Amino acid sequence: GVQALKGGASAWIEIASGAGQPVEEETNTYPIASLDKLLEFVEQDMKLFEATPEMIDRVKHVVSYNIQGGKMNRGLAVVESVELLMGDQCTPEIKEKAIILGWCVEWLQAFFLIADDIMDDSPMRRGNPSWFKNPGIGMIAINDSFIMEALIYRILKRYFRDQPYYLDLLELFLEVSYQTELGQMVDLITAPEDSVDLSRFSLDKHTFIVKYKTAFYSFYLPVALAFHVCGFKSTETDPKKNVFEIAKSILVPMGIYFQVQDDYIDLYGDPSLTGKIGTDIKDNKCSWLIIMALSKASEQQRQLLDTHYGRKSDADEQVVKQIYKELDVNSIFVNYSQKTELELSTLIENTKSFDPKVSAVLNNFFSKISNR
Ligand code: GPP
Ligand code: MG
Ligand code: MG
Ligand code: MG
Repeated sequence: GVQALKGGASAWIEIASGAGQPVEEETNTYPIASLDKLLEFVEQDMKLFEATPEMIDRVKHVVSYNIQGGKMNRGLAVVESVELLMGDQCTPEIKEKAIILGWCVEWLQAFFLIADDIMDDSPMRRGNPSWFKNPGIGMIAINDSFIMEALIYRILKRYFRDQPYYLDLLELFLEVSYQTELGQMVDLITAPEDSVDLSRFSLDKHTFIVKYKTAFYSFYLPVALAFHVCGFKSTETDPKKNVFEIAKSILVPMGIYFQVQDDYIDLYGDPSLTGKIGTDIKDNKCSWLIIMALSKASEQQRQLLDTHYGRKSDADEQVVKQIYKELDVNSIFVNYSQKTELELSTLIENTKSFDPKVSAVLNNFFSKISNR
């Protein structure tokens, strides 16, 4: 369960394995404020809607099962960014706001992951069965994901309704959700179950998919939330002076790079570390790996890929893996990764002259995903 360690300003909460073992090596720490408090709020709020103990218990279980066990990069990025931007000026009230918004990002992530695992038919998440794979859950998980989403807006209303930036928060959560859903739509329609057509795939298509399905909510959202908490205005019309636009112009490429890493990990990651089992080849996904393989494949290899990609059997998957090996897709990734890390570092370095604190925020986020 969730354990709160009470203390001074630097009190941290340790998230023990509520739903299962945290899969990363480092201990997951997250500031106290915190999940227990938000769950308590959810309980009181549900009572306004005639909720029975059965309903409350179920919702609490859905939240704890699906929100824990990850690295919490996104949520922590909100809190750390506010700390980096405000320094000594950061009051306990402001820090608390950042912590709640950090949880809201993790909440949004849980909403997406519940739904994504159904759509991708993924058996495992964060070292546990995907939520919908649990006995008695199945397609009820669809509604559970909707409830997770709804609760974000209940929390925002409760804790931010009196803030001048409340409308900005609502519009931001709604807009990044829309962007993510557009990306997910293209991810799915490019990967039909019953018709494999590798000529549908291209690097441009891949870039669109990953930009929309991952970059905005995972990278831009946490930093934009931190900016709002710090009172930054998004109304500057010159994009070269608008801190939101400047940050976005780096966070979106960072998010694209992160999702290329995710595509790589899908096949080459160690499930005991990532907590999930890859499905991209069997799911006929427009993954970065297949794009690279297609760009180098001989006619004969291309024919084999056409025959074996996107098929449900382990044997088909094995043929595809063998071709990736022949084409040394692994080295292509290593080269791409080195080059992209350098480019991102340069982009971040260049923001120093605009504002060294913003540069520090971007660097902090980048350090979480660099060479993962
Ligand atoms: C990650 O893709 C994308 C998401 C989690 C966004 C889902 C969007 C919805 C609107 C539900 P992925 O399938 O490669 O992630 P993973 O590898 O973790 O399953
Ligand atoms: Mg998935
Ligand atoms: Mg997916
Ligand atoms: Mg993936």
